[in-house]
Amino acid sequence: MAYGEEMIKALKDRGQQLRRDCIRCIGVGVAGHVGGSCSSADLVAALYFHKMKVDPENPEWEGRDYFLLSKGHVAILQYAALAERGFFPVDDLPHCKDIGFYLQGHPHLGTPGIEAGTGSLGQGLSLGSGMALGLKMDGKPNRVYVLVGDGEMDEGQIWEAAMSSSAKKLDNLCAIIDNNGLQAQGRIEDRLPSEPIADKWRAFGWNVIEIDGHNMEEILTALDEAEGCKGRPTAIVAHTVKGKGISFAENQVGFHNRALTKEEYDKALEELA
Ligand SMILES: Cc1ncc(C[n+]2csc(CCOP(=O)(O)OP(=O)(O)O)c2C)c(N)n1
Repeated sequence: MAYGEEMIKALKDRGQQLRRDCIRCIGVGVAGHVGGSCSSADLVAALYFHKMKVDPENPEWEGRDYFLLSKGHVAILQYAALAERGFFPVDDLPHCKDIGFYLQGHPHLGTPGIEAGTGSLGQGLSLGSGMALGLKMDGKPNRVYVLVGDGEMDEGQIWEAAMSSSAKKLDNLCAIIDNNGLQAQGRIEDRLPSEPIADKWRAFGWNVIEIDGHNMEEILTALDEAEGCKGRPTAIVAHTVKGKGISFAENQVGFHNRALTKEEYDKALEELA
């Protein structure tokens, strides 16, 4: 399917807007997950502003699609998307992580639009798999999307969920793997090499699509293809850049969860404008 230029541009702009929101969310002098938020921003923009059926007025609407942030440490990105989509005020974002506030460092149930508590890496795909199975058993058409980190794939539970999801033929389940090549402490290749990622998911019985995770047309095409695939779940392996859009953070392990100085904060917002 071809997508209009205007639509592609609008969604790319959304991605940049989410990145700016993340920077505002983190602020100055407080640790925050800039790198993994920026690598996933275009994927999340495509889901929340194009692909997924959601109703901000009624977050628990029965007809909704489900999104699970298995790499829950980038909660600020999901909060940015939910706020921009109208689930809660954008002005609340900078209060993220205030003691007792409803936007905490990892997503938790009770925040509008959050389907599960995530952030203990490895669990989100199992949760999504169970939801997809339940929806199927009830004969419902809702879809489930799970964003998984490439470092997160070190967790054995990811592969248990991968195996059972294909055994159960969960074609309403789509895992999106943010393949930015870095985890918290270094390059995936140096810590625990995971390549060939696509072949591994294929071997577990999944339909696999590899894309440039910053190319909006490729993202939309992959999401449509995933929806059309019958009899097995789809894994979209999205090649991305950690810290995408911020020159001094791109591909820098240090920006996994580093606090920004005032100068860095200003420069990041300037570059993302
Ligand atoms: C079970 C568990 N172990 C360790 C952590 C700490 N931790 C948070 S983020 C992270 C690295 C994740 O890397 P990746 O999935 O590639 O995320 P990204 O680079 O996209 O931010 C780790 C080890 C955690 N949250 N949960």
